[in-house]
Amino acid sequence: HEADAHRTDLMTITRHVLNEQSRNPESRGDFTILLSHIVLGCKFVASAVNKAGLAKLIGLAGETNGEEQKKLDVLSNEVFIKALVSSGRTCVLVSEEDEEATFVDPKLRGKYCVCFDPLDGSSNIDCGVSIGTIFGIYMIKDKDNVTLEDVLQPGKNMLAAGYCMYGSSCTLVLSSGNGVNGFTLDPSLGEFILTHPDIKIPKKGKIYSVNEGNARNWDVPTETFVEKCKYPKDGSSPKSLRYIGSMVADVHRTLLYGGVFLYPADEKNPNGKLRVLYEVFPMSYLMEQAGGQSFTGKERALDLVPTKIHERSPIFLGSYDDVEEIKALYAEQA
Ligand code: AHM
Ligand code: MG
Repeated sequence: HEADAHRTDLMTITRHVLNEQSRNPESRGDFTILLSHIVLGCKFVASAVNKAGLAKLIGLAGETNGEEQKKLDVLSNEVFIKALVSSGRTCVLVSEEDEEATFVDPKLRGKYCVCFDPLDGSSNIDCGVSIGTIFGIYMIKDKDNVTLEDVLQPGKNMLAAGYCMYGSSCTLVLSSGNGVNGFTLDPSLGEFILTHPDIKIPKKGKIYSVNEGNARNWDVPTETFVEKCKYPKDGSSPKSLRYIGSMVADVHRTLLYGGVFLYPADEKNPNGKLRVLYEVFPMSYLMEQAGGQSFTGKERALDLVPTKIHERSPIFLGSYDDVEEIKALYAEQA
């Protein structure tokens, strides 16, 4: 009977968000509309990514009168910007693809700010490895006086965050401050259906995920931690190493199976590689909402106050106990 109910009583992402926001009737409609525009962008990218390999091979979309085919990341960015602006619910947009923030025309302005990476891990497209979209949502302070300060806020002020992974299936993971839920795109319906309700990350994990090729430039705490993963001194088994090189996929696995994902500082890149507003913050928000932690090497990641929209930060996130260990190593060094 229960299985039957699942098949006929479809919990779509829209229905889920409407339910969740019912405690907050004032913004219920607006947030749902905003999200449905983000979802539209994700569906577009999912479809474009699925066709990408084939298009290259047989020149599917190449029928554009000699005009060179737009790169998938550029195309995805355009789709997201247009969808977000036309939602009528946004005022400032920050995209990894655009050097400057987009200020929405006052006539179309709404109260949300969205920071996003439309297609992260794009070096993985040509070999068919999972890639993703990452987004974080803030609320503006004063609709008549919109400034960059509205997005240069600590991550803990975010209202919602999520990512969509374009992999063997298309999965959207979302939190609006009340736990984390995962939805899978049913291509025959064109709808995201709740498949991973109330995701909690295991308290401790058996996997670490890092680009170990950078090891010779790491700081001491990072080096010590990774050494402990491989040669634990407390009699426990070594951790496994998994690294896809696509943040959404690496973080998704970390969220479901536990463990840590790290992109530390190194001698050449004192702030690491990943961007605060649309990589570090949304993923940190999801980790905390799922019971894990996120740390920059100095502080709780969500306490960081960015001063530039494309600022970078080192990041250590994942299972509570594993991040606790990393925090202890940094405290020892200080
Ligand atoms: P991108 O924005 O240029 O795609 O780079 C971001 C990606 C992340 O998805 C991933 O975690 C990281 O870069 C991998 O970097 P590296 O190849 O240095 O390990
Ligand atoms: Mg990126």
